Amino acid sequence: MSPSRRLLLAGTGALLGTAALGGPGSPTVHAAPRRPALTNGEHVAALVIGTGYGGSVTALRLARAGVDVHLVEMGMAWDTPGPDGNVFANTTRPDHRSFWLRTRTKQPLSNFLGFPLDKDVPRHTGILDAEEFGGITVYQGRGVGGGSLVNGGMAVTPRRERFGAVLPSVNADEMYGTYYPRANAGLGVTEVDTRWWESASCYQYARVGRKHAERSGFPFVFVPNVYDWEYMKQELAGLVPKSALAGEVLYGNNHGKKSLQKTYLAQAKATGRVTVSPLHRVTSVAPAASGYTVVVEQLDTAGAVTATKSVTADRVFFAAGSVGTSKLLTRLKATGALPRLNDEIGRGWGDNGNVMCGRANHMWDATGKLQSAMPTAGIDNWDAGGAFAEVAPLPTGIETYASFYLSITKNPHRARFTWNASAGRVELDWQTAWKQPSVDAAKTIFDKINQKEGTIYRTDLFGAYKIWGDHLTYHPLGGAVLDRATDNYGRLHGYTGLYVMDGSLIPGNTSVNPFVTITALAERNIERIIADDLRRPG
Ligand code: FAE
Repeated sequence: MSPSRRLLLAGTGALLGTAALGGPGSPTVHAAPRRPALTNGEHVAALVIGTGYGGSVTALRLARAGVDVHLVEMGMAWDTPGPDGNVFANTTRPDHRSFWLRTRTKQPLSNFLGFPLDKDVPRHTGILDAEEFGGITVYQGRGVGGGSLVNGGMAVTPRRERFGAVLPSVNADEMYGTYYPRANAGLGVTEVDTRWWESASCYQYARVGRKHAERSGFPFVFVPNVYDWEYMKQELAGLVPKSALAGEVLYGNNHGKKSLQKTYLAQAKATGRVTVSPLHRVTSVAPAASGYTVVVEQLDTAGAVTATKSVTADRVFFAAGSVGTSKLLTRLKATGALPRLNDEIGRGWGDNGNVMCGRANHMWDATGKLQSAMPTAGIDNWDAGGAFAEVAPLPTGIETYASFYLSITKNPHRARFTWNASAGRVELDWQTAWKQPSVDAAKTIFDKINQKEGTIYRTDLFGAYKIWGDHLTYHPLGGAVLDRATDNYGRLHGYTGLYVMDGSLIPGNTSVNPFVTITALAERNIERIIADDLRRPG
């Protein structure tokens, strides 16, 4: 039986039902029984690799269409409190929960006042991976919920006139008419109450950022977020346990943030058709007599492999994130498991132009000792200078007189993943010097502000006497680009029943923070895949 025929039969009941493709708020059909983890030799209809934005959308929509889905996630479930009673560690006090299989932290802000901040931690399958390639460190979330567990929640839809440069092969009318609204609703995106914001002590840093931006003539824009603003108001009023106002973000939020665990994944599990296997890492996908054979390693919390399982799947959805999917596909093509993948695999990777910097303010421009870890605003100089700068918090708990920014810039460089056979690993050819266009773009904003305010750059945040955080990205994008490595809906060229659903589809830059675009694109693609590939017999 062909893969699509089997899947069609597996899902026939609900495919014919009316609720098959409801929006995120559609009624759910079943309660959510807890299903066992993946077992060796099992056959699954749809196997999804990774539980970030792409994977969560895929799971929900397939399940609502009546398809049984198995989500395979290399990170932990993050549903059990640690010895301190909290699931997640605080940003200012990293511990074993904080980093993915490291014995020393690698914090994005490595120094403060010239002193190194990193410290030894027990090796553990922690939540934030600082994955090091030759020229760049790529930060990624690890666990059920992917990047939604660790990110700042900034939920930004790109300006429509810029969309053509982001995803040139995608119909903008459909995205802005249907899929961006669907994604925003599914993610629980809302705007901050600006009246509250104007006087909230935890956003003094952002108001200082606005004053400086506007005095230099730059547009200052509020950006939506997935944080529960009513919860934050209660945090500030001292009525509930603090999360964003306790500086929680990088290693998870114990309260307030609507991560995917609370939105798409909760709805997906509630269908009763979705099983999640945490601490399971996919290492191989290859054609089988029917469908695909998928090899999966089960990990313990020290990162050791405790079992290797081989399962079959009618369809496999790669949603392991830009780096995870690109690494898997590059290796599987090069080592002969999936030789018919085309030469676009591994190409078109970019860092969304990320670059960080801090400015030292005058003593009369205090930024506040209490800073909400959830950013609310940015400085938009994209058209004139190629930079959109998020006014970011520096939640140290003390007054720093510092303004801190993460800029997203129009950086033209694109890197490529390749297989190094002698080293047995996938490498990325990004070079640190390629950040220079990003630094130049950010300087169009901050040189001007410094000149106007009579202020200087901080030199103590990224090392000794180093202004620019140019060694990292939070926003990896590309590596299996839409309409090149795949067709225009994420179907991998060369293999029926293999799909890419995550940030690797986007060619390197979204002009703003990326997760809303990743979610909206996944919504668009899975709708077409369900309609065309699952409803028609193969
Ligand atoms: P992602 O969310 O990374 O999910 C991939 C999942 O696959 C992960 O859970 C992996 O552990 C898992 N995985 C990887 N390999 C395997 C394998 N072989 N087997 C099984 N599982 C695997 O992918 N974006 C915004 O829009 N706004 C923000 O405010 C923002 N802040 C950020 C702050 C930080 C510190 C970081 C790190 C990122 C931030 N981002 C932000 C980026 C955003 O989280 C990221 O673009 C998305 O999470 C990417 O979504 P994907 O679905 O592509």
